[in-house]
Amino acid sequence: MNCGFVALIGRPNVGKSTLMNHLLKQKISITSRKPQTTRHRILGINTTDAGQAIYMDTPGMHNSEKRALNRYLNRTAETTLLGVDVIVWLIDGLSWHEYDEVIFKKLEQAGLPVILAVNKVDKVADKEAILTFFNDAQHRFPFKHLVPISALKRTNLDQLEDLIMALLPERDLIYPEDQVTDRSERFLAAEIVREKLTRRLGDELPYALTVEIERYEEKPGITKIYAIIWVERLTQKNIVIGKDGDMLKKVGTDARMDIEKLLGQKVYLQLWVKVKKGWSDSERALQSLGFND
Ligand code: GDP
Ligand code: K
Ligand code: MG
Repeated sequence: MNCGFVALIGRPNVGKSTLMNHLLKQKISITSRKPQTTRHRILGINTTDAGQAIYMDTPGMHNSEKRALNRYLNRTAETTLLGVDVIVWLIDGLSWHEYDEVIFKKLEQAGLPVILAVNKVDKVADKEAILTFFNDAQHRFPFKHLVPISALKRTNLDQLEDLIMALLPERDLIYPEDQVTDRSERFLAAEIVREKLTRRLGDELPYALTVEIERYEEKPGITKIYAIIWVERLTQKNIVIGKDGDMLKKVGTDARMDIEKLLGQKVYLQLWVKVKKGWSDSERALQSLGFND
């Protein structure tokens, strides 16, 4: 069997998490229109007749190293390249960006097989332009394969999966066949709450917002989850709660329904909003909230 680790890399918002979910045919990693939605490295495991691909979704690489949270995100993205077997570099347009030069350097250093996947081709009208772009890409780096895909519309994903599997080394399966991720249901529940906040709040979303599961109780027929939403300022707390608690209620309902789908059973979800000053700027505060992997 072929089996190994596959890093999904690329700038924020190119569609890495969407691609992982659709390759797994199951939602593991949260997605939204906002950059920096993905904060944690998360494994998505796909076992087929051809073998086992272990995808690592990563926070996108960021130019700004100003804040502790950004430094953490960059470290996570870069250490992902250590110990993987194949790299899938996702881009979402037919042009290069300033920071891509850094990625080319890292790919050269890594010395691993790299697939360049151009995502969101559902938005590209001129298909000829894709070929022209691939020709240019091939001159810049010896990519193993160049694939146009749409993660959202699931275009060419089977082909991409076949190419990835074929590049993985022959070895015994690392994870049991039925395991889909390395993260606990508790972790995924916190992520789902953060996704719903991200989607509902849009531009109003406080940058430094995080979700902590305080209690997680598995009872017969129901799972009870008590979560704290941490923000930095009182004004942010008011935004998250909304007028008459409206926003928090909607987020709670959205999240509960998704968590019920994930767990396959009834969920009671209680959300609290609390203020912790300056947490994203302090390494220690980050660690106390579980950003330590
Ligand atoms: P990430 O930051 O790289 O993980 O990107 P996400 O997976 O969170 O996706 C960012 C945004 O791009 C979301 O709004 C997705 O719905 C959207 N998106 C992802 N893949 C596609 C695609 O193939 N086509 C289009 N049109 N949008 C996509
Ligand atoms: K995103
Ligand atoms: Mg993501």
